[in-house]
Amino acid sequence: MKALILNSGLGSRMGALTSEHPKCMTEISPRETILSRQLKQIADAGITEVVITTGYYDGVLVDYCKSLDLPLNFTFVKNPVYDKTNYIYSIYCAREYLQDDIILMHGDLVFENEVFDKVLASETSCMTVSSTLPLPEKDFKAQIRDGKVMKVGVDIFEDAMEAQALYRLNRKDWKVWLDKIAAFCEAGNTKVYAENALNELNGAANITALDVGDLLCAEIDNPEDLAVVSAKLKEIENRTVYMCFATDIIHGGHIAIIRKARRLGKLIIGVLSDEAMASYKRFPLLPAVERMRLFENIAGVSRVVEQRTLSYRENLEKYRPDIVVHGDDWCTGFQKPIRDEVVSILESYGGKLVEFAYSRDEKYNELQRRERAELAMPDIRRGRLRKVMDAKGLVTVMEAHDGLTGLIVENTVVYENGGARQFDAMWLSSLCDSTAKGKPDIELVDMTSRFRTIDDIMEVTTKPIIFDGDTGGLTEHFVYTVRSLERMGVSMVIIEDKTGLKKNSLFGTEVVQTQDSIENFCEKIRAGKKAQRTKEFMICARIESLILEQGMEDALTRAFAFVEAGADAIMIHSRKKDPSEIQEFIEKFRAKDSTTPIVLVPTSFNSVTEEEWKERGANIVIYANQLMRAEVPAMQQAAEIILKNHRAEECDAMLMPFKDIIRLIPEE
Ligand code: SPV
Ligand code: MG
Repeated sequence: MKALILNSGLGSRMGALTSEHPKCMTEISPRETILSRQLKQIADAGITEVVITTGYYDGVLVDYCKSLDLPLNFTFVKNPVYDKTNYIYSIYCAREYLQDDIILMHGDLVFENEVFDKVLASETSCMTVSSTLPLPEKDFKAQIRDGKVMKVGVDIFEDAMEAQALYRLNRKDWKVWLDKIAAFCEAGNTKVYAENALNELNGAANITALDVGDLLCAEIDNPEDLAVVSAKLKEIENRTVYMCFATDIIHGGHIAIIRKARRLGKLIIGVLSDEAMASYKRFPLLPAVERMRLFENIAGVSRVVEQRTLSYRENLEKYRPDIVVHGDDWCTGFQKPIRDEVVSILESYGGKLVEFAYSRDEKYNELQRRERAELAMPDIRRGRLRKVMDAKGLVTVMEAHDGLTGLIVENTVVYENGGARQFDAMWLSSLCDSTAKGKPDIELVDMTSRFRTIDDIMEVTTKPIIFDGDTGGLTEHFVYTVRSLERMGVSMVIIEDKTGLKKNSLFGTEVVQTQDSIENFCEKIRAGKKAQRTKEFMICARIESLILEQGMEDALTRAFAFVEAGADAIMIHSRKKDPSEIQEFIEKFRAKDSTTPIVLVPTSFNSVTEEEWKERGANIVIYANQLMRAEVPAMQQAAEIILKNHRAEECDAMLMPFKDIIRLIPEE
């Protein structure tokens, strides 16, 4: 594609302003002329070939273009009779250089970047028109029928709109027009507009009307025009543009959209906070402060701010940007509510939404895949539980007992309020791991086998893992368990203060269970912490006092003692439906200890929402057995139906289609 700028004319209506140089060199701001602005816009669009027709003060013009030092190749074509002909003849003189797709503009035209973006993005040949500006008395108007430009001229009023000589001309359409221009000139018809030739084509040049409404696209004919355009440019320069990013890496696609956005005004970038990112997208590899720093160092970004929620409301109300920029991918799908809110906030104060076509490049998908693969590495996975807890305050954890349930925890997403909600981590329950193996939950499944389950899950997932370490076994054994778990990339082990033959807590006092002494258990915690090699691994002490009906005081005494011994977190358990004893514990514990994370397993006391637990001061909510409890009755039912019917047909209705199960696990 080439740009063609028509600069041969005398510009006589500019008076003294054009006494020493052509009109296009008139200053429109302290830093730019009409021409330098046009050329920068052309260069920014990635166009490198520029044909300029010259005449009046051609030497000055050529020197000036070269002095701008832009990445452009110029072809200057002088119209030798510029003072006796119109620009139709200048185009004719340059015709041999114009066998291409062309962006054609008059040399006295000033347009804002958004106009130029629209012209460049147009798939059809087009001319800029305005449906909102009044029809000018003397200047160009276009007659438009069915969206097509039929005629252009100063005397056209029927079906007309204000029009400016900024065209995108696809090679085929341009050839039709250029041939007609040649025919005009060869017939000596050189004192008319090039559009006179166009008008004889009856729409055969296929030029559509590109409506740019109130956006700046104006020619400068006289000092009054100059004053109006300069004022408008000043206003445009002071516009603010807002964009939000939720990414750890900045790639070429991001840079391209930033470059486009910053051409619309002063660019403010919002960086999604860690909490919002972890809650509604995926866990960030870099904390928000570092992600902000990345953007601060990109040329053309004037300010970087944190966006604390997926909703733009807070930042739009605070910064009141004139323009919000986003990819058009959010027009449909789960992000639509966010977009709708942005549109209504912008409407409330006269702001505008600009959406760029969204394109997903395969190489950036590959980057994302690699980023994901990183997350699965033990060192990164291990540290993520702490980070996500710091970012969100409360993390939600779902039980997984094999590769498949691991994948369900990893991939299950629900869309809500324009974002995606998912579990933050996985719980490797002793109950479910044992049950999956058809064994009771009494520490019968040995550590080697439990580690095998961890491995199966880790192989296909990336989320942090909390391991149910039962009693931790003998202290002498526990220290090895800690090191093995750390090495594998597990984030936390929870051990319960019981001793002897452990039974599942949900039996409560229906079975004989013995609570360990505070001294012994503290010793186990201390030994575990001493054995630990990495700083991120966590040992959580689980208190069984409420399960074993030893009272609140005992639970609290133990909690403080275990923290004192080095426990990184406290799990308080209850098998009551009523959440009040757990709530009381949290309140009393938090009165003295505001930082040690509190872990809950609300299997029985399941009526309280995560939001309320967070409000009360809990940090980890574990759904300890729901997937196992969902699969068992489904499997029993299927087995019964087949037995009753002596065949499988009746069972089909409750089953996942065969074609889906074979595709459930995608190949890497
Ligand atoms: C488990 O899931 O194995 C637990 C939690 O330890 S509970 O079953 O509630 O004891
Ligand atoms: Mg257990």
